[in-house]
Amino acid sequence: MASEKGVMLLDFWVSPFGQRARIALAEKGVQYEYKEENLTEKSELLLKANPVHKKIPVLIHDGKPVCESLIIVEYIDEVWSDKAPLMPSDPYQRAQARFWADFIDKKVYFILFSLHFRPFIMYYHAISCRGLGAKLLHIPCAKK
Ligand SMILES: N[C@@H](CCC(=O)N[C@@H](CS)C(=O)NCC(=O)O)C(=O)O
Repeated sequence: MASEKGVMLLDFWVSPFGQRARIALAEKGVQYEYKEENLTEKSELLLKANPVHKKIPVLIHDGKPVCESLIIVEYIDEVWSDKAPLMPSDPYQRAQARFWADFIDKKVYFILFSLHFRPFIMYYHAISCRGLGAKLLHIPCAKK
């Protein structure tokens, strides 16, 4: 059994990327400390743990940060490999799983953001002109 010592997740409750990490940890039954981030005022810990993208989720395991939700899910699967495998054992099926995860990242999430989360994004824009909302407002809205 892999060590669960010092497992922390930097996250934001509504994030679909954070949900990936939370689901993987739940499937494996890993106990962890959840730390909610304020994305308009990111913590020093987040900026230090993910200096390249400065985004959640970040899994910190024994002091070592792992960034990017799909990489986090694969890391969790490899470290806690003794139960609930998250990926198929067949290499071709693993390639298919990675293809669809990548498709969801590139095609699905941002369409959902633009269609359904626009009021939420505008709220963010209202409270932080240089933060998440400002960036996401550039995503074009579907014409009705
Ligand atoms: N590709 C990243 C995307 C993560 C992401 O976009 N996180 C958003 C919240 S849902 C974030 O931290 N945004 C803060 C920012 O853009 O400043 C992943 O899969 O982890």
